[in-house]
Amino acid sequence: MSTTLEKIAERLHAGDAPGVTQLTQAALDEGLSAGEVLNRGLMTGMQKVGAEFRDGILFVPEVLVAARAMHAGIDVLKPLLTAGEVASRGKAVIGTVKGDLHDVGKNLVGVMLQGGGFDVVDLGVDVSAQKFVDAVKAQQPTVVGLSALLTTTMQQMKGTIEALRAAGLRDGVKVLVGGAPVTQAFADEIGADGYADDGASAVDLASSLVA
Ligand code: B1M
Repeated sequence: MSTTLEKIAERLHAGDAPGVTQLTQAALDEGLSAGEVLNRGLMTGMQKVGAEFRDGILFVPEVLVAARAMHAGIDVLKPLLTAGEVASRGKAVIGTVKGDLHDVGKNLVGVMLQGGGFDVVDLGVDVSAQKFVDAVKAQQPTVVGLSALLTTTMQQMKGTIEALRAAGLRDGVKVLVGGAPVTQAFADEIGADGYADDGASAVDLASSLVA
């Protein structure tokens, strides 16, 4: 008989958002932590979707509904991931870079940053360098978080950092980058202040950068 976590992964893979909502709540009611449900249920399901997408077994429509189901699960976990008495750490402007429509990881990082004490301004997906510059001028954040999921769009991170520099804003913010194809070496190469490979490390890193 499969466990609730296995059922969450299976329902996410099937793109069943109501099922994922119900099972995510059931897993919490069983006493599992939000982190366990996220990493061993939702993420496991999405990893299988990613592998089958890569191998041509699943296609964009199925992957889209799986992403919606992932968002449904994250919505249930959100109050727990953002709970707690944490000192305010300033503002973080986040977004997925231009040309890139992936938002599940960026949204998760946003939720975790919020839980870590940051006031998060989410610019959404397909965000141009100019839009980041305008947001930094308007919002005056301490951290700018750039997300990219495609090898073709990660270069936009470099352009965004250059645009911040050209606008005279680079020294006033810490730029944090992340997303599946991004590495520490790439972050160093483009002059970012830091790289994180998941939401929890993004919070640790952002907090240490503004300390
Ligand atoms: Co796309 N896609 N996709 N896709 N998709 C990937 C990324 C891919 C790896 C799939 C594959 O081939 N296995 C592949 C990229 C290959 C490459 O570039 N090397 C790919 C491709 C090719 C494409 C299209 C080009 C497909 C096509 O149209 N032919 C197309 C591009 C569209 C575009 O953006 N212009 C496309 C489209 C889509 C959908 C729209 C169908 C959908 C996105 C829906 C949505 O986001 N609302 C989608 C999805 C869902 C995926 C996969 C399956 C899952 C991504 C995801 O949500 N993961 C993905 C396969 C994979 O990643 N294994 C794939 C769950 C999420 C929690 O993890 O986003 O990695 P992730 O975020 C993590 C970390 O990366 C990190 O923390 C998060 C939490 O742990 N992180 C940060 C992320 N941002 C961060 C920022 C930080 C710090 C950490 O600091 C600021």
